[in-house]
Amino acid sequence: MIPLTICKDRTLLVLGLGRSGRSTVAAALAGGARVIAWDDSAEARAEVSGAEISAPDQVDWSAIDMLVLAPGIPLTHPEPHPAVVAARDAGVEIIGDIELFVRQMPQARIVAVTGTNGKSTTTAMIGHVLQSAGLDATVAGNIGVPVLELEPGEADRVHVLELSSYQIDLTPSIRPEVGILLNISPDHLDRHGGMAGYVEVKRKLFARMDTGCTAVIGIDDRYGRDLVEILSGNPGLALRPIAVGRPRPGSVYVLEGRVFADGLHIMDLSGHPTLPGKHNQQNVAAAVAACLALGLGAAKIAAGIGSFPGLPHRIERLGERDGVSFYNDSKATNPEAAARALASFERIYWIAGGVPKDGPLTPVLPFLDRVARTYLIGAAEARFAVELSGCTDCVPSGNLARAVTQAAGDAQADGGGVVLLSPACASFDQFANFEARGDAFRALVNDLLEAEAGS
Ligand code: UMA
Repeated sequence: MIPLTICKDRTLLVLGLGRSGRSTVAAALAGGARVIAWDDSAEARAEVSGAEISAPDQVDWSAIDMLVLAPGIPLTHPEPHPAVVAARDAGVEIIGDIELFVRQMPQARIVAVTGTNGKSTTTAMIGHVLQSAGLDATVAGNIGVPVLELEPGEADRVHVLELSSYQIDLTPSIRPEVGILLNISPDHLDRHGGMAGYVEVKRKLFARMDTGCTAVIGIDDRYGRDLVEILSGNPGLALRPIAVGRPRPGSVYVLEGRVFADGLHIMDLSGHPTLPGKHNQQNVAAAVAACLALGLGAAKIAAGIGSFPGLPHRIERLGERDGVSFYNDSKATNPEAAARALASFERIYWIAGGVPKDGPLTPVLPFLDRVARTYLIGAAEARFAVELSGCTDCVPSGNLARAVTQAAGDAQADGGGVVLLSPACASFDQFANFEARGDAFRALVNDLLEAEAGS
Protein backbone atom coordinates (compact mmCIF):
# COMPACT_ATOMS: atom_id res chain seq x y z
CA MET A 1 0.00 0.00 0.00
CA ILE A 2 1.13 3.57 -0.66
CA PRO A 3 0.51 5.66 2.51
CA LEU A 4 -0.88 9.05 1.48
CA THR A 5 1.33 11.24 3.61
CA ILE A 6 0.30 14.23 1.45
CA CYS A 7 -3.12 13.87 3.10
CA LYS A 8 -1.81 14.05 6.68
CA ASP A 9 -4.20 16.03 8.88
CA ARG A 10 -6.51 16.66 5.94
CA THR A 11 -10.09 15.46 5.75
CA LEU A 12 -11.14 13.24 2.84
CA LEU A 13 -14.63 12.12 2.01
CA VAL A 14 -14.25 8.85 0.11
CA LEU A 15 -17.39 7.98 -1.85
CA GLY A 16 -17.81 4.50 -3.33
CA LEU A 17 -16.26 1.71 -1.29
CA GLY A 18 -15.50 -0.82 -4.00
CA ARG A 19 -11.97 -1.94 -4.78
CA SER A 20 -10.54 1.52 -5.42
CA GLY A 21 -12.48 3.23 -2.61
CA ARG A 22 -11.42 0.70 0.02
CA SER A 23 -7.77 1.05 -0.97
CA THR A 24 -8.08 4.85 -0.85
CA VAL A 25 -9.48 4.67 2.68
CA ALA A 26 -6.63 2.42 3.83
CA ALA A 27 -3.92 4.52 2.13
CA ALA A 28 -5.33 7.80 3.48
CA LEU A 29 -5.62 6.46 7.02
CA ALA A 30 -2.06 5.12 6.80
CA GLY A 31 -0.92 8.59 5.73
CA GLY A 32 -2.51 10.26 8.76
CA ALA A 33 -5.68 11.68 7.19
CA ARG A 34 -9.11 11.95 8.72
CA VAL A 35 -11.32 9.82 6.50
CA ILE A 36 -15.07 9.96 6.17
CA ALA A 37 -16.36 7.13 4.00
CA TRP A 38 -19.66 6.43 2.32
CA ASP A 39 -21.19 4.02 -0.15
CA ASP A 40 -24.82 3.99 -1.24
CA SER A 41 -24.82 0.26 -0.51
CA ALA A 42 -25.00 -0.73 3.18
CA GLU A 43 -23.20 -3.97 2.34
CA ALA A 44 -20.19 -2.06 0.98
CA ARG A 45 -20.19 0.29 4.01
CA ALA A 46 -20.01 -2.71 6.33
CA GLU A 47 -16.73 -3.82 4.73
CA VAL A 48 -14.80 -0.69 5.71
CA SER A 49 -13.08 -0.19 9.05
CA GLY A 50 -11.10 2.67 10.55
CA ALA A 51 -13.02 5.44 8.78
CA GLU A 52 -15.96 7.50 10.02
CA ILE A 53 -19.06 6.36 8.17
CA SER A 54 -21.31 9.28 7.30
CA ALA A 55 -23.72 10.04 4.46
CA PRO A 56 -22.64 12.95 2.21
CA ASP A 57 -25.84 14.86 3.01
CA GLN A 58 -25.00 14.67 6.73
CA VAL A 59 -21.41 15.95 6.60
CA ASP A 60 -20.12 19.47 7.23
CA TRP A 61 -18.70 20.22 3.80
CA SER A 62 -16.74 23.20 5.14
CA ALA A 63 -14.54 20.71 7.04
CA ILE A 64 -13.78 18.57 3.98
CA ASP A 65 -10.66 19.11 1.86
CA MET A 66 -11.44 16.73 -0.98
CA LEU A 67 -14.07 14.37 -2.26
CA VAL A 68 -12.43 11.20 -3.55
CA LEU A 69 -14.82 9.60 -5.97
CA ALA A 70 -14.79 5.97 -7.10
CA PRO A 71 -14.56 5.89 -10.91
CA GLY A 72 -17.95 4.23 -11.35
CA ILE A 73 -19.85 7.09 -9.68
CA PRO A 74 -21.32 9.65 -12.10
CA LEU A 75 -19.34 12.91 -12.17
CA THR A 76 -21.25 14.78 -14.87
CA HIS A 77 -23.68 12.49 -16.74
CA PRO A 78 -26.34 11.12 -16.89
CA GLU A 79 -26.45 13.36 -13.82
CA PRO A 80 -23.86 14.01 -11.14
CA HIS A 81 -24.16 12.08 -7.90
CA PRO A 82 -25.74 14.36 -5.22
CA ALA A 83 -22.43 14.35 -3.31
CA VAL A 84 -20.70 15.73 -6.42
CA VAL A 85 -23.20 18.58 -6.53
CA ALA A 86 -22.72 19.25 -2.81
CA ALA A 87 -18.92 19.24 -3.19
CA ARG A 88 -19.07 21.66 -6.11
CA ASP A 89 -21.41 23.97 -4.20
CA ALA A 90 -18.98 23.95 -1.27
CA GLY A 91 -15.92 24.50 -3.50
CA VAL A 92 -14.45 21.14 -2.53
CA GLU A 93 -12.21 19.55 -5.18
CA ILE A 94 -13.27 16.20 -6.63
CA ILE A 95 -10.57 13.71 -7.56
CA GLY A 96 -9.91 9.98 -7.83
CA ASP A 97 -7.41 7.49 -6.45
CA ILE A 98 -5.02 7.85 -9.42
CA GLU A 99 -4.80 11.61 -8.79
CA LEU A 100 -3.83 10.90 -5.17
CA PHE A 101 -1.13 8.51 -6.42
CA VAL A 102 0.22 11.13 -8.84
CA ARG A 103 0.32 13.78 -6.11
CA GLN A 104 1.92 11.43 -3.59
CA MET A 105 4.57 10.28 -6.07
CA PRO A 106 5.10 13.20 -8.47
CA GLN A 107 8.33 11.69 -9.82
CA ALA A 108 6.83 8.25 -10.47
CA ARG A 109 7.48 6.91 -13.94
CA ILE A 110 4.10 6.29 -15.54
CA VAL A 111 3.05 4.59 -18.74
CA ALA A 112 -0.67 5.37 -19.07
CA VAL A 113 -2.79 3.29 -21.44
CA THR A 114 -6.23 4.35 -22.58
CA GLY A 115 -8.57 3.72 -25.50
CA THR A 116 -11.94 2.10 -25.95
CA ASN A 117 -10.65 -1.41 -26.59
CA GLY A 118 -7.43 -3.29 -25.94
CA LYS A 119 -6.36 -1.33 -22.85
CA SER A 120 -5.97 -4.28 -20.51
CA THR A 121 -4.12 -6.48 -22.98
CA THR A 122 -1.75 -3.65 -23.91
CA THR A 123 -1.17 -2.73 -20.27
CA ALA A 124 -0.43 -6.33 -19.29
CA MET A 125 1.75 -6.81 -22.38
CA ILE A 126 3.89 -3.74 -21.63
CA GLY A 127 4.26 -4.84 -18.00
CA HIS A 128 5.28 -8.32 -19.16
CA VAL A 129 7.80 -7.06 -21.74
CA LEU A 130 9.43 -4.69 -19.23
CA GLN A 131 9.61 -7.37 -16.54
CA SER A 132 10.95 -9.95 -19.02
CA ALA A 133 13.70 -7.47 -19.90
CA GLY A 134 14.64 -7.24 -16.22
CA LEU A 135 13.10 -3.84 -15.47
CA ASP A 136 11.17 -3.08 -12.30
CA ALA A 137 7.65 -2.67 -13.66
CA THR A 138 4.22 -2.97 -12.12
CA VAL A 139 0.71 -2.92 -13.55
CA ALA A 140 -2.38 -1.27 -11.99
CA GLY A 141 -5.49 0.84 -12.56
CA ASN A 142 -8.62 -0.15 -14.48
CA ILE A 143 -7.05 -3.56 -15.13
CA GLY A 144 -8.21 -4.47 -11.61
CA VAL A 145 -5.43 -3.52 -9.19
CA PRO A 146 -6.18 -0.22 -7.43
CA VAL A 147 -3.07 1.93 -7.79
CA LEU A 148 -2.86 2.77 -4.09
CA GLU A 149 -2.64 -0.95 -3.30
CA LEU A 150 0.81 -1.08 -4.92
CA GLU A 151 3.88 -1.22 -2.71
CA PRO A 152 6.03 1.93 -3.00
CA GLY A 153 8.95 0.98 -5.26
CA GLU A 154 12.37 2.40 -6.09
CA ALA A 155 12.56 5.63 -8.06
CA ASP A 156 13.08 3.92 -11.41
CA ARG A 157 10.05 1.62 -11.15
CA VAL A 158 7.77 1.90 -14.18
CA HIS A 159 4.05 2.00 -13.33
CA VAL A 160 2.00 0.77 -16.27
CA LEU A 161 -1.50 2.10 -15.60
CA GLU A 162 -4.65 1.22 -17.49
CA LEU A 163 -6.88 4.28 -17.30
CA SER A 164 -10.57 4.39 -18.15
CA SER A 165 -12.26 7.59 -19.23
CA TYR A 166 -13.85 7.70 -15.76
CA GLN A 167 -10.43 7.64 -14.12
CA ILE A 168 -8.89 10.23 -16.46
CA ASP A 169 -11.77 12.58 -15.61
CA LEU A 170 -10.71 12.38 -11.96
CA THR A 171 -6.95 12.74 -12.56
CA PRO A 172 -6.27 16.34 -13.64
CA SER A 173 -2.52 16.41 -12.76
CA ILE A 174 -1.34 13.33 -14.61
CA ARG A 175 1.65 13.77 -16.90
CA PRO A 176 2.72 10.31 -18.03
CA GLU A 177 6.20 9.63 -19.38
CA VAL A 178 4.47 7.58 -22.06
CA GLY A 179 0.77 8.14 -22.78
CA ILE A 180 -1.04 5.73 -25.10
CA LEU A 181 -4.36 6.15 -26.89
CA LEU A 182 -5.15 2.92 -28.73
CA ASN A 183 -8.47 3.74 -30.39
CA ILE A 184 -11.78 5.48 -29.82
CA SER A 185 -15.23 4.20 -30.69
CA PRO A 186 -18.60 4.90 -29.02
CA ASP A 187 -18.66 3.58 -25.42
CA HIS A 188 -19.77 4.90 -22.02
CA LEU A 189 -21.65 7.67 -23.88
CA ASP A 190 -24.24 7.93 -21.11
CA ARG A 191 -21.42 8.83 -18.68
CA HIS A 192 -19.90 11.53 -20.88
CA GLY A 193 -22.98 13.11 -22.39
CA GLY A 194 -22.21 11.81 -25.92
CA MET A 195 -19.26 11.15 -28.19
CA ALA A 196 -17.76 14.65 -27.98
CA GLY A 197 -17.59 14.44 -24.19
CA TYR A 198 -16.03 10.97 -24.33
CA VAL A 199 -13.33 12.06 -26.81
CA GLU A 200 -12.59 15.18 -24.77
CA VAL A 201 -11.97 13.14 -21.63
CA LYS A 202 -9.60 10.77 -23.44
CA ARG A 203 -7.66 13.79 -24.73
CA LYS A 204 -7.18 15.12 -21.19
CA LEU A 205 -4.62 12.37 -20.55
CA PHE A 206 -2.21 14.13 -22.91
CA ALA A 207 -2.89 17.73 -21.89
CA ARG A 208 0.19 18.14 -19.68
CA MET A 209 2.60 16.03 -21.71
CA ASP A 210 5.57 17.90 -23.20
CA THR A 211 9.39 17.61 -23.26
CA GLY A 212 10.53 14.19 -22.09
CA CYS A 213 7.15 12.56 -22.75
CA THR A 214 6.06 10.33 -25.62
CA ALA A 215 2.48 10.14 -26.91
CA VAL A 216 1.68 6.85 -28.66
CA ILE A 217 -1.48 7.36 -30.70
CA GLY A 218 -3.50 4.86 -32.73
CA ILE A 219 -4.26 6.52 -36.07
CA ASP A 220 -6.59 3.86 -37.43
CA ASP A 221 -9.61 5.99 -36.44
CA ARG A 222 -10.23 9.68 -37.05
CA TYR A 223 -10.22 10.59 -33.34
CA GLY A 224 -6.61 9.39 -33.07
CA ARG A 225 -5.60 11.23 -36.25
CA ASP A 226 -7.21 14.41 -34.88
CA LEU A 227 -5.34 13.98 -31.62
CA VAL A 228 -1.99 13.71 -33.42
CA GLU A 229 -2.75 17.08 -35.02
CA ILE A 230 -3.72 18.62 -31.70
CA LEU A 231 -0.69 17.23 -29.84
CA SER A 232 1.76 18.48 -32.43
CA GLY A 233 1.30 21.79 -30.57
CA ASN A 234 2.63 20.38 -27.25
CA PRO A 235 6.20 21.73 -26.94
CA GLY A 236 8.87 19.01 -26.93
CA LEU A 237 6.39 16.12 -26.88
CA ALA A 238 7.56 13.09 -28.92
CA LEU A 239 4.71 11.82 -31.08
CA ARG A 240 4.65 8.17 -32.11
CA PRO A 241 1.66 7.18 -34.27
CA ILE A 242 0.78 3.48 -34.45
CA ALA A 243 -1.15 1.87 -37.29
CA VAL A 244 -2.30 -1.46 -38.64
CA GLY A 245 -1.99 -1.93 -42.40
CA ARG A 246 -0.83 1.59 -43.19
CA PRO A 247 2.92 2.27 -43.20
CA ARG A 248 3.69 5.83 -42.28
CA PRO A 249 7.09 7.43 -41.64
CA GLY A 250 7.81 7.74 -37.93
CA SER A 251 5.12 5.28 -36.93
CA VAL A 252 5.15 1.79 -35.51
CA TYR A 253 3.00 -0.23 -37.88
CA VAL A 254 1.94 -3.78 -38.61
CA LEU A 255 1.71 -5.12 -42.17
CA GLU A 256 0.42 -8.65 -42.74
CA GLY A 257 1.31 -9.62 -39.18
CA ARG A 258 4.83 -8.17 -39.38
CA VAL A 259 5.69 -5.37 -36.98
CA PHE A 260 7.91 -2.48 -38.11
CA ALA A 261 9.36 0.52 -36.30
CA ASP A 262 11.43 3.15 -38.10
CA GLY A 263 11.51 0.84 -41.11
CA LEU A 264 13.07 -1.92 -38.98
CA HIS A 265 11.35 -5.32 -38.82
CA ILE A 266 10.75 -6.04 -35.14
CA MET A 267 8.84 -9.33 -35.17
CA ASP A 268 6.28 -11.54 -36.92
CA LEU A 269 2.99 -12.08 -35.11
CA SER A 270 1.52 -14.80 -37.31
CA GLY A 271 0.87 -17.89 -35.25
CA HIS A 272 1.28 -16.11 -31.90
CA PRO A 273 -0.81 -18.39 -29.64
CA THR A 274 -2.32 -15.73 -27.38
CA LEU A 275 -2.55 -12.71 -29.68
CA PRO A 276 -4.99 -13.64 -32.48
CA GLY A 277 -6.74 -11.05 -34.64
CA LYS A 278 -6.05 -7.66 -36.12
CA HIS A 279 -6.97 -5.82 -32.94
CA ASN A 280 -4.05 -7.47 -31.16
CA GLN A 281 -1.77 -6.11 -33.87
CA GLN A 282 -2.69 -2.62 -32.71
CA ASN A 283 -2.04 -3.63 -29.09
CA VAL A 284 1.38 -4.98 -30.06
CA ALA A 285 2.24 -1.84 -32.05
CA ALA A 286 1.44 0.24 -28.96
CA ALA A 287 3.52 -1.99 -26.71
CA VAL A 288 6.46 -1.84 -29.12
CA ALA A 289 6.23 1.96 -29.36
CA ALA A 290 6.01 2.35 -25.57
CA CYS A 291 8.92 0.02 -24.87
CA LEU A 292 11.10 1.71 -27.51
CA ALA A 293 10.30 5.05 -25.87
CA LEU A 294 11.42 3.61 -22.54
CA GLY A 295 14.76 2.66 -24.10
CA LEU A 296 14.35 -1.09 -24.63
CA GLY A 297 16.02 -2.71 -27.64
CA ALA A 298 14.03 -4.39 -30.42
CA ALA A 299 15.26 -7.92 -29.59
CA LYS A 300 14.15 -7.71 -25.95
CA ILE A 301 10.79 -6.29 -26.97
CA ALA A 302 10.21 -9.07 -29.51
CA ALA A 303 11.20 -11.74 -26.97
CA GLY A 304 8.85 -10.28 -24.35
CA ILE A 305 5.89 -10.08 -26.72
CA GLY A 306 6.67 -13.58 -27.96
CA SER A 307 6.26 -14.98 -24.44
CA PHE A 308 3.19 -12.88 -23.49
CA PRO A 309 0.67 -15.34 -22.01
CA GLY A 310 -2.45 -13.24 -22.75
CA LEU A 311 -5.21 -12.27 -20.35
CA PRO A 312 -8.26 -14.12 -19.12
CA HIS A 313 -11.61 -13.06 -20.64
CA ARG A 314 -10.00 -11.55 -23.76
CA ILE A 315 -10.37 -14.08 -26.57
CA GLU A 316 -9.08 -16.62 -24.05
CA ARG A 317 -8.77 -20.12 -25.47
CA LEU A 318 -10.40 -22.59 -23.09
CA GLY A 319 -9.99 -25.87 -24.93
CA GLU A 320 -11.07 -28.01 -27.85
CA ARG A 321 -12.91 -31.25 -28.36
CA ASP A 322 -13.83 -33.00 -31.62
CA GLY A 323 -13.11 -29.95 -33.75
CA VAL A 324 -15.10 -27.58 -31.50
CA SER A 325 -12.96 -24.97 -29.76
CA PHE A 326 -14.15 -22.63 -27.02
CA TYR A 327 -13.11 -18.99 -26.53
CA ASN A 328 -14.00 -16.73 -23.60
CA ASP A 329 -14.20 -13.08 -24.64
CA SER A 330 -16.41 -11.91 -21.77
CA LYS A 331 -14.51 -8.61 -21.65
CA ALA A 332 -16.15 -7.62 -24.96
CA THR A 333 -18.74 -5.34 -23.38
CA ASN A 334 -19.50 -3.35 -26.55
CA PRO A 335 -20.17 -4.16 -30.23
CA GLU A 336 -16.76 -2.85 -31.34
CA ALA A 337 -14.97 -5.31 -29.07
CA ALA A 338 -17.19 -8.19 -30.16
CA ALA A 339 -16.50 -7.32 -33.80
CA ARG A 340 -12.79 -7.72 -33.12
CA ALA A 341 -13.33 -11.21 -31.79
CA LEU A 342 -15.64 -12.17 -34.67
CA ALA A 343 -12.98 -10.95 -37.12
CA SER A 344 -10.49 -13.39 -35.56
CA PHE A 345 -12.30 -16.67 -36.43
CA GLU A 346 -14.35 -18.56 -39.04
CA ARG A 347 -17.44 -20.74 -38.48
CA ILE A 348 -18.46 -19.16 -35.20
CA TYR A 349 -21.23 -20.19 -32.81
CA TRP A 350 -21.60 -16.79 -31.20
CA ILE A 351 -23.01 -16.19 -27.71
CA ALA A 352 -24.02 -12.54 -27.25
CA GLY A 353 -26.20 -10.42 -25.00
CA GLY A 354 -26.46 -8.91 -21.54
CA VAL A 355 -27.09 -5.22 -20.92
CA PRO A 356 -26.78 -3.53 -24.35
CA LYS A 357 -24.90 -0.28 -24.84
CA ASP A 358 -26.61 2.76 -26.37
CA GLY A 359 -25.23 2.44 -29.91
CA PRO A 360 -26.36 0.05 -32.66
CA LEU A 361 -24.74 -3.31 -33.50
CA THR A 362 -23.30 -1.88 -36.71
CA PRO A 363 -19.65 -2.82 -35.95
CA VAL A 364 -20.41 -6.57 -35.93
CA LEU A 365 -22.42 -6.62 -39.16
CA PRO A 366 -19.46 -7.01 -41.58
CA PHE A 367 -18.40 -10.19 -39.76
CA LEU A 368 -21.71 -12.03 -39.57
CA ASP A 369 -20.87 -14.16 -42.62
CA ARG A 370 -18.43 -15.90 -40.27
CA VAL A 371 -21.23 -16.71 -37.81
CA ALA A 372 -23.03 -20.03 -38.20
CA ARG A 373 -25.61 -19.20 -35.51
CA THR A 374 -26.09 -16.65 -32.72
CA TYR A 375 -27.27 -17.49 -29.20
CA LEU A 376 -28.83 -14.53 -27.39
CA ILE A 377 -28.93 -14.09 -23.63
CA GLY A 378 -30.00 -11.50 -21.07
CA ALA A 379 -31.68 -8.14 -21.36
CA ALA A 380 -30.48 -7.59 -24.94
CA GLU A 381 -32.17 -10.74 -26.26
CA ALA A 382 -35.24 -9.17 -27.89
CA ARG A 383 -33.44 -6.05 -29.15
CA PHE A 384 -30.53 -7.99 -30.67
CA ALA A 385 -32.95 -10.47 -32.28
CA VAL A 386 -34.58 -7.55 -34.12
CA GLU A 387 -31.28 -5.86 -35.02
CA LEU A 388 -29.70 -9.08 -36.29
CA SER A 389 -32.74 -10.50 -38.05
CA GLY A 390 -31.98 -11.40 -41.65
CA CYS A 391 -28.22 -11.23 -40.96
CA THR A 392 -27.73 -14.31 -38.78
CA ASP A 393 -29.83 -17.16 -37.46
CA CYS A 394 -30.65 -16.19 -33.84
CA VAL A 395 -31.58 -18.58 -31.03
CA PRO A 396 -33.25 -17.05 -27.93
CA SER A 397 -31.18 -18.88 -25.30
CA GLY A 398 -32.05 -16.71 -22.29
CA ASN A 399 -29.09 -17.62 -20.13
CA LEU A 400 -25.47 -18.62 -20.51
CA ALA A 401 -25.85 -22.26 -19.48
CA ARG A 402 -28.48 -22.89 -22.14
CA ALA A 403 -26.50 -20.97 -24.74
CA VAL A 404 -23.36 -23.04 -24.11
CA THR A 405 -25.25 -26.33 -24.38
CA GLN A 406 -27.01 -25.24 -27.58
CA ALA A 407 -23.91 -23.73 -29.22
CA ALA A 408 -21.66 -26.69 -28.40
CA GLY A 409 -24.33 -29.14 -29.57
CA ASP A 410 -24.86 -27.31 -32.86
CA ALA A 411 -21.12 -26.93 -33.51
CA GLN A 412 -20.53 -30.61 -32.91
CA ALA A 413 -23.48 -31.63 -35.10
CA ASP A 414 -22.14 -29.40 -37.89
CA GLY A 415 -18.71 -31.06 -37.71
CA GLY A 416 -16.81 -28.41 -35.74
CA GLY A 417 -16.35 -24.69 -35.26
CA VAL A 418 -15.63 -22.03 -32.65
CA VAL A 419 -17.96 -21.46 -29.69
CA LEU A 420 -17.31 -17.85 -28.79
CA LEU A 421 -18.68 -15.89 -25.85
CA SER A 422 -18.24 -12.27 -26.95
CA PRO A 423 -21.33 -10.55 -25.53
CA ALA A 424 -21.12 -6.99 -26.96
CA CYS A 425 -22.88 -6.04 -23.73
CA ALA A 426 -22.29 -5.30 -20.07
CA SER A 427 -22.95 -8.20 -17.72
CA PHE A 428 -24.88 -6.62 -14.87
CA ASP A 429 -28.30 -8.16 -15.64
CA GLN A 430 -27.10 -11.70 -14.94
CA PHE A 431 -23.61 -11.42 -13.38
CA ALA A 432 -21.71 -9.23 -10.91
CA ASN A 433 -19.20 -8.21 -13.60
CA PHE A 434 -17.55 -9.42 -16.80
CA GLU A 435 -15.09 -11.54 -14.83
CA ALA A 436 -17.92 -13.44 -13.13
CA ARG A 437 -19.56 -13.95 -16.54
CA GLY A 438 -16.30 -15.26 -18.05
CA ASP A 439 -15.64 -17.50 -15.04
CA ALA A 440 -19.15 -18.94 -15.36
CA PHE A 441 -18.54 -19.60 -19.06
CA ARG A 442 -15.19 -21.26 -18.30
CA ALA A 443 -16.83 -23.49 -15.67
CA LEU A 444 -19.62 -24.51 -18.08
CA VAL A 445 -17.09 -25.29 -20.82
CA ASN A 446 -14.86 -27.25 -18.45
CA ASP A 447 -17.87 -29.31 -17.31
CA LEU A 448 -18.70 -30.00 -20.94
CA LEU A 449 -15.15 -30.96 -21.86
CA GLU A 450 -14.79 -33.19 -18.79
CA ALA A 451 -18.15 -34.85 -19.40
CA GLU A 452 -17.19 -35.58 -22.99
CA ALA A 453 -13.77 -36.84 -21.92
CA GLY A 454 -15.48 -39.21 -19.45
CA SER A 455 -18.04 -40.52 -21.93
N1 UMA B 1 -21.52 3.33 -5.73
C1 UMA B 1 -22.19 4.25 -4.93
N2 UMA B 1 -23.03 5.13 -5.57
C2 UMA B 1 -23.22 5.14 -6.91
C3 UMA B 1 -22.51 4.21 -7.71
C4 UMA B 1 -21.66 3.31 -7.07
O1 UMA B 1 -22.04 4.27 -3.73
O2 UMA B 1 -23.97 5.99 -7.42
C5 UMA B 1 -20.64 2.37 -5.06
C6 UMA B 1 -21.09 0.92 -5.26
O3 UMA B 1 -22.08 0.57 -4.31
C7 UMA B 1 -19.80 0.14 -5.07
C8 UMA B 1 -18.73 1.16 -5.45
O4 UMA B 1 -19.35 2.42 -5.63
O5 UMA B 1 -19.59 -0.29 -3.74
C9 UMA B 1 -18.10 0.70 -6.76
O6 UMA B 1 -17.19 1.63 -7.23
P1 UMA B 1 -16.69 1.51 -8.72
O7 UMA B 1 -17.83 1.18 -9.62
O8 UMA B 1 -15.91 2.71 -9.05
O9 UMA B 1 -15.79 0.19 -8.72
P2 UMA B 1 -14.42 -0.21 -8.01
O10 UMA B 1 -14.68 -1.52 -7.36
O11 UMA B 1 -13.82 0.87 -7.18
O12 UMA B 1 -13.53 -0.50 -9.30
C10 UMA B 1 -12.94 0.58 -10.00
C11 UMA B 1 -13.19 0.39 -11.50
N3 UMA B 1 -14.63 0.34 -11.76
C12 UMA B 1 -15.22 1.17 -12.61
O13 UMA B 1 -14.63 2.03 -13.20
C13 UMA B 1 -16.69 0.98 -12.83
C14 UMA B 1 -12.55 -0.92 -11.96
O14 UMA B 1 -12.68 -1.04 -13.37
C15 UMA B 1 -11.07 -0.92 -11.61
O15 UMA B 1 -10.51 -2.17 -11.96
C16 UMA B 1 -10.89 -0.66 -10.11
O16 UMA B 1 -11.54 0.58 -9.74
C17 UMA B 1 -9.43 -0.56 -9.69
O17 UMA B 1 -8.81 0.57 -10.25
C18 UMA B 1 -13.63 -2.03 -13.84
C19 UMA B 1 -14.55 -1.45 -14.91
O18 UMA B 1 -15.61 -2.01 -15.13
C20 UMA B 1 -12.88 -3.18 -14.47
N4 UMA B 1 -14.15 -0.37 -15.60
C21 UMA B 1 -14.92 0.17 -16.69
C22 UMA B 1 -14.58 -0.54 -17.99
O19 UMA B 1 -13.48 -1.10 -18.09
O20 UMA B 1 -15.42 -0.46 -18.91
C23 UMA B 1 -14.59 1.64 -16.83
